[in-house]
Amino acid sequence: MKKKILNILKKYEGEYISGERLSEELGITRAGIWKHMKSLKEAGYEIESVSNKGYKLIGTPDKIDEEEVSPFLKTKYIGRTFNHHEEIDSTNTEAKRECAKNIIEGMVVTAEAQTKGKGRLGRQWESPKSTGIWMSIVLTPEISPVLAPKTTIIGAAAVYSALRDMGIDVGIKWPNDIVVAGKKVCGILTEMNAEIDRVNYIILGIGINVNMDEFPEELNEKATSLKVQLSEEVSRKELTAKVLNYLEYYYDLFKSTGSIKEVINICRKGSVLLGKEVRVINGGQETICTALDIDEDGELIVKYKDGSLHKVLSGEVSVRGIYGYV
Ligand code: BTX
Repeated sequence: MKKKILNILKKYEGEYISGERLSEELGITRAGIWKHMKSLKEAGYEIESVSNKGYKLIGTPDKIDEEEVSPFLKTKYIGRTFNHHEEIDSTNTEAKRECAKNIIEGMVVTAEAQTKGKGRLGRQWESPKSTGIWMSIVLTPEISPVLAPKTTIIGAAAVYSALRDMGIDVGIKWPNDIVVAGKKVCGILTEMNAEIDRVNYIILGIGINVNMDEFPEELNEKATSLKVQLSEEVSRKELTAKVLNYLEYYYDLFKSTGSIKEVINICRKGSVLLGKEVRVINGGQETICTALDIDEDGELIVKYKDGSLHKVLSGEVSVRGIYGYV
C-alpha cells in the first residue's frame, strides 16, 4: 500500500492531492492514509500536509531501494527483482542466502550500510550508512567456472562507463578496482557457486564510495569518494541504475557472443596499469614486472625482468600498480 501511495504522490509531484481522493482511489480510510504518510516521512520522503488541500510530495530520499532506483532503470531483467536493506552483514552474503532459496538471474541486493562488508581474500570493506553503493547482482551464465573472472571485468567496465558518463576521470586497476586520482573509489568482489564444469550462480558484489566526506585513518592514502573528488554530492540512486544499465548491456553481449571484446577494449583504454611497472603478488611471492596488455580472455599479460611474458589470472594474484607503489 505504501508503494501505491508513493506512486500516486510521484505522479502528482509538486501538486496537492487530497486525503479524501487518496482514500477513494486506494480504498482505505483517511486515517490509514495518514499512517502511511507518516511512515513515508520516516523513510525520508518530504511530504507537506496542509488541511483542506491534502498532501504534496516535495522531495524523495537518495535511497538505493527499488522505488528510487527503478525509475532510472532501462534493463530487462537486471534489477527487476530488488532486495533492499537498511543494514545487512554483507550484500554478497545476503545474495547467497537468497540463492539458497531461489536463484533469480538479475536479482539485485542493496544496502544502506554493511556491518561485515567483504573485500577479497577475507579483507574488510568499509561500508558506512547511506554514503555509498553497496550492492550485489546475481548472474547465472552458462559457462565453465574458469571463465567466471570475466564477470568481474564486465562489472568493472560497467562502473567505469557509468562514471565516465558523469564526466568523472576514472581509471581501471585490473581486475577489480576503479580509481580516481590514484585512489580506490570502487571495489568488486565476485563470488561463485559452481560444480566442476558449470556455474550455478555468480554474485557480483560492487562497492562504490559515493558521498563519504572522510575515511578511517588507515584508508586515507588509498581510498577516496566521488564527493571528495567532485566537491559535490552525487545521486546514489541514479548512479546505481546507470551501473546496472551498463552491466546488462555488457553482460548480454557476453552471453550472446561468448566474447568480452568490447569490455576488454574499455579496460585497456581505461587501464591505469598498462605500460607501468607493477608488483604481482602470488601466494606470498612478489615479482616486479611490466604490465603489457589485457588479452581477450581478460587476463593481464606481464613482462618479467628477464623478458619472458606471463599471464596473470584474476583471483589468484593481486597486482599493486598504484596506491603508493608506482
Ligand atoms: P579488495 O580486497 O581489493 O580491497 C579491500 C581493501 O581495500 C581493504 O583491505 C582496505 O585496505 C581497502 N578498503 C576497505 N574499505 C574500502 C573502501 N570503502 N574504499 C576503498 N578502499 C577500501 C575489493 O576488495 C572488493 C570490495 C567489494 C565490496 C562490495 S560492497 C557490496 C558487496 N558486498 C560485500 O560484502 N562486498 C561487496
